[in-house]
Amino acid sequence: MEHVIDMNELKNLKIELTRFMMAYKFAIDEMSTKINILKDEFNYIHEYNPIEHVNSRLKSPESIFKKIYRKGCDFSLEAIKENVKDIAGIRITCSFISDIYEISKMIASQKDVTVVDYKDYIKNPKPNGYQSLHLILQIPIFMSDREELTYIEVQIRTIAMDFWASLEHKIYYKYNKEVPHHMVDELKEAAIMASQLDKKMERLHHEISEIKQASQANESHVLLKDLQLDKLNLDLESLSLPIIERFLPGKKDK
Ligand code: 0O2
Repeated sequence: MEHVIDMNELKNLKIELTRFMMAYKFAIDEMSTKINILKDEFNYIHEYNPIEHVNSRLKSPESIFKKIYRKGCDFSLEAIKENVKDIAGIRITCSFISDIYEISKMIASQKDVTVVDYKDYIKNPKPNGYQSLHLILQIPIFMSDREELTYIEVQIRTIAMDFWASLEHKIYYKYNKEVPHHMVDELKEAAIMASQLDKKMERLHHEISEIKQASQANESHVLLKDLQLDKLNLDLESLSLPIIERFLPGKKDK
């Protein structure tokens, strides 16, 4: 029997699919705003920029269907939603490993964010050497007639991890997933080197921060010394300046 396409049914399906994908686009917009706010605030507090760049992508329908097929799920929108939690994806590239955990904590502690899954491929790299921190989050998206709890995957990694993953991805697809043995070994070696580089950069970063803090403390000490408050023989009790009490603890009692 010839299958007749009901144009109304087709139109409704198109609307439903568009709205389904729109929720993921809005999830990316919402998450990008959250990340930008954290980036600016972090920059203000720590006086450096922890986020090198942020990329986002919506998974292609082809890639969604491949995953559904691989997982053996049915093709309903509900099944897609529950089984493909990375339709919306954001990748944050950081300067240092400690920034990755700090940013992930800041994201996870937000009231409207639920962490559904947390995969730490930094502490436990994949056998091929892949490293990254993956968070599957659920965030509310407010549509005109409903609130849609939407999944979004956030991958957080360093520049070195990102460099490695981009090249590995290219090689993987170039060889159609049949990567020659020597390349697999070299990639593993490169992943170890990338991890060593990250650790060395982190140590240097700490050292520089400590030097900076020490010189700032020294500067304020010099400033106080220059004031020579002792020699001025001031009556600190009557002045009762809280700022002096803070800098000369115990002075008030003598
Ligand atoms: P794309 O192009 O990013 O969409 P699950 O989602 O839990 O059912 P999955 O997909 O194995 O299972 O989850 P996992 O391990 O958290 O990986 C998800 C994503 O991480 C991948 O998405 C890649 O982006 C990235 N990734 C994971 N392993 C590797 C790896 O070995 N090399 C590289 N370069 N990237 C990796 P997609 O859907 O595969 O691709």
